[in-house]
Amino acid sequence: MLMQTVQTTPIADQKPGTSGLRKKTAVFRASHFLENYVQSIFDGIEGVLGKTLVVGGDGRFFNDIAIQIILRMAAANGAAKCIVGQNGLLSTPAASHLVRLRQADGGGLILSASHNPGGPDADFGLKYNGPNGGPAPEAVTNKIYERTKVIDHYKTCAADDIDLAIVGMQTLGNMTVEIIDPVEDYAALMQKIVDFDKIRALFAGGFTMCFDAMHAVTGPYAHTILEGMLGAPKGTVINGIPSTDFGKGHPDPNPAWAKVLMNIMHSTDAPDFGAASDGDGDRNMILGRGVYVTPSDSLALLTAHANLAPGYQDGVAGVARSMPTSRAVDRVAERLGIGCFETPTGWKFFGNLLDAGKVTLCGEESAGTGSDHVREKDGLWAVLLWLNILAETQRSVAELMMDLWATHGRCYYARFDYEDVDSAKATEVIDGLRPKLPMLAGARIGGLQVQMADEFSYVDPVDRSRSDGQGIRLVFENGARAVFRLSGTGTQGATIRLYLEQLETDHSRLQEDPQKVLANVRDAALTLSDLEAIIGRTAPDVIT
Ligand code: VG1
Ligand code: CO
Repeated sequence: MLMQTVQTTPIADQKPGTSGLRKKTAVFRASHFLENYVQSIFDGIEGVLGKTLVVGGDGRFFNDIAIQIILRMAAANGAAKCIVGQNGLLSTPAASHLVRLRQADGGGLILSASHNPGGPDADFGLKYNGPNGGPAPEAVTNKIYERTKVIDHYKTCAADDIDLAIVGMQTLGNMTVEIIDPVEDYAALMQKIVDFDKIRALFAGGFTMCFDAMHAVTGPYAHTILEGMLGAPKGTVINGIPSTDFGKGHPDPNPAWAKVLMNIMHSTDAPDFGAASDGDGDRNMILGRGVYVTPSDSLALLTAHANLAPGYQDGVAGVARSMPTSRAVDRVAERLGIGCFETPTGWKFFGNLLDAGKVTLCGEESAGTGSDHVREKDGLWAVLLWLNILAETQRSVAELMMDLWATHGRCYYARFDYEDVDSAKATEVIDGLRPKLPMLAGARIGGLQVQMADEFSYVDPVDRSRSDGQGIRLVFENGARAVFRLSGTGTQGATIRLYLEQLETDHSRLQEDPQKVLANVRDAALTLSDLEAIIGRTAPDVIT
């Protein structure tokens, strides 16, 4: 095998965002871009000499070619072994599990831009996960980023492509490539956590479900687990064959992008339960017949009932949620007498809490829920835990939600996204809010009195690392809250996210229209920030 050292120069802006590096596909395909970034990852983790790596992706356009490039570079950099999902497929949670199961000391490379669309004119991405299976902490991503600024060569080799379709061992120079079934180990893990017998009995009793894999990576997982192992009828899984452009859709499981499933679940012959997952399988959307469950409420519900599943029968040690996620789970945690942590947006901030055993479950408002079984959010896991709870309680999704709200109050919730905003204007919105914050406590905006206003900073309770500038919080005295932050995953312009929340404890007001309930806090947030005037919009692009 012919080793090659290729001279290169730094390529502008290879700074990883909320979860890895995400760019237009054309950028990743441009000369040396992917190679530079991969070599910077290898350099940033002190090399891969003698190490084992896990490699796989969500099947989007360029997935297979990128994997061949990465394998050649891993071999040239002296890696001992790469474990790769068959046909290049691995969901993000399955990759996280494999890193842990196989003790892959080099960690994992996951090719995905998650819920962003795929294709030659759409998006591509690469995430690096460390040997604990979780997204690299900021200390590591900073090292990688610093390398991208000074890189002057990368190592690769001339070798034939690996056949990604054949399960088994192959060699690339001195490196072993092991192609594995992407579903098998993951399915075995799920079997240990949730009660498959109970769920099988539920389906056997006529319970109906629709799982929308959105033409993305969870298709094979859902087919095997739901229709195979759990005996759900054929056709339970829709859009179950991964395609390189996700059927030209956004594989984003929310009411806006998963319209097909929303319509099914709100039709007269809706099944009992509906769910969807995103491009790389780490997100989930949960629906009952005629009911949409917000991700924040789903985290609260799972926390309240986790002990019904074998994996959590001794209870939950603690929970964590990202800052913009509603405080519904805080109220459950308080009742259960367990710890509750508020972290910045992005799964990497849960890693230390999980590793230290301080939390068992965690989640984000953006449809991510997970537990200590892996170090990523896990879409199908959340669906299976819901099924376990539905089977044990024999209650409907609507009944479970009403019970949750009756006991803890309901946190009405919505997120407004203003997309593709001019970056300077987006910064102007945040910069304009910052100096107002110290004066706000006690002030009235519209009809609402501000209790607390700040910019969120986080000090990791485990390693004391500090993360500043994690979003602006306005907490009001009547149980309302508004949060502003800029997205770190977009590939075009800036995205401003405005998160709105309103607690309601009056039992006669638990089934109102969320947008009506949130109107006051929305008006207060928009008035204070002058957001829409500054960016020249009259409404958000997406409300979820
Ligand atoms: C978004 C979500 C965040 C999530 C991140 C990665 O980030 O808000 O909660 O962790 O995507 O999700 P941002 O910075 O655009 O708000 V995924 O499914 O890429 O792994
Ligand atoms: Co994702």
